[in-house]
Amino acid sequence: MNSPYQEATIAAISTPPGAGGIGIIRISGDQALSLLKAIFQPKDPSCLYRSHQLYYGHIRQPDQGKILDEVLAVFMAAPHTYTREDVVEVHCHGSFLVLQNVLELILASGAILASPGEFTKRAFLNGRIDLTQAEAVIDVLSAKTRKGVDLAQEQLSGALYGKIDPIRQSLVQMRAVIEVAIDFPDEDLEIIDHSALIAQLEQEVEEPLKKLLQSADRGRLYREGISLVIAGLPNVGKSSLLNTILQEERALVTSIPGTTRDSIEEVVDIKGIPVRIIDTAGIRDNAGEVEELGIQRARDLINKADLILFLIDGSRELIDGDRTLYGQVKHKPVLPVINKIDLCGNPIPDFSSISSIGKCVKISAREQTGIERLKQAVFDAVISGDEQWEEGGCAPNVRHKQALIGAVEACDQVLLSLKGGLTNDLIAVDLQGCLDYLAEIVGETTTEDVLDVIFEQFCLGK
Ligand SMILES: Nc1nc2c(ncn2[C@@H]2O[C@H](COP(=O)(O)OP(=O)(O)O)[C@@H](O)[C@H]2O)c(=O)[nH]1
Ligand SMILES: [Mg+2]
Repeated sequence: MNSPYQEATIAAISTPPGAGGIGIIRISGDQALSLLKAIFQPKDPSCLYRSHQLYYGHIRQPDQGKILDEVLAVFMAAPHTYTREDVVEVHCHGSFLVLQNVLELILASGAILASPGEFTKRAFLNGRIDLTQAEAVIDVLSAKTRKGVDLAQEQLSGALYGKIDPIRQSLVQMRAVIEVAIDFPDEDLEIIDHSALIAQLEQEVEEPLKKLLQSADRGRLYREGISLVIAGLPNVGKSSLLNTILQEERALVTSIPGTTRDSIEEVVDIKGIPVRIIDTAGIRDNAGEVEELGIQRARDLINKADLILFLIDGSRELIDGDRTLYGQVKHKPVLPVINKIDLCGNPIPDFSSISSIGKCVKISAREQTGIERLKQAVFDAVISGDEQWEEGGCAPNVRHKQALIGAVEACDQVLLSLKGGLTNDLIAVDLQGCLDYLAEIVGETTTEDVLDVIFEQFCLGK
């Protein structure tokens, strides 16, 4: 698991490119303090570089004495640091050029430029965090909704590890029982109570594993979100709805059919789920050349969408065009929506004959009525069949999900073997198989390639 640079002291700019109030350079490794001393001139010459204490001074080129920046610098002694190594942070002015100058000086003094995610990778390799926590760092940085941030923070504080660990403890204990039986075959029957083992495996392994697996779909939803396409004939109010949801005039709205020719998309937070909402050209026949291209794109987007809002103009009768178009989208998950209810008399027409999946949501994009109801309906449509998820639950990612599937299969195999009276050797192998999958999740047996893939997703300086 040793990276080639494990011995080296690494450095990188840890704040994003661009101008800001401050910009921070981070250094990690044995040489961190001596590097700082070589380039930092503290205001107080008797500065003791106490751990975790901020000092004011200047970064100076050692040879020419040229001042590169006025800074605050902190030395943090191992092991109470992000990487568990000695760490230095230099808080500079937030100019990319200033930061670049200071970083180059640090590199010229003996540090190596950190690769993306290398600080976090060291935190993992040095045992401060497990792999699920390292992955949570990426999630925290890339979360698109507050709910996503909350889930990532929970995982960062060890929530997923905390669910996996007791399962492993049970498996280890069961394996010990089986191994005793293997070592003392003559006493086999007295030692092993198969029905007790089966019950323990079902309660302490199978059930919690399956629960975790169920929450993986919810995890994907909060992490990656869904794409939602607003479809419908020209002029039913698709662009108006996009604008209303975004609360800004993002798309052009006119009473001329065919106004929207290209698709427009924005991400909105719908009850914690990042929803990529896409307004499309209204689909109709006999459109001009440009509009026709937009219509073709609309069809492609519809085919790729996770959910479709099918808009109908409630101020007029249902027309053949609505029915034809509905026929073209109904192979996808569709939420039928009646717009312009401000123009409808009472009662509002239902049009439910058009949809085989139940009632239409009724809104007025212009008057902004029914929008909360619509958001709730979108949320319900994407989480249906997923009621098992508990609030405060974990949100395993795709990598965890794969390993969880493997673990559940191995567990089922152990159960079959126990029920079928197979030999203890075989049972021990399957128990170990289940343990291996769990070790993979927390990063104990993860291969270098997998680690590379994970840490490559990080930005520089993290
Ligand atoms: N009265 C009323 N008019 C609406 C409503 N939504 C859209 N419109 C009008 O319908 C016309 C077409 O709207 P637009 O959003 O461009 O429809 P699109 O072609 O489906 O994108 C415009 O004149 C809008 O002002 C609504 O809820 N009520
Ligand atoms: Mg439009």
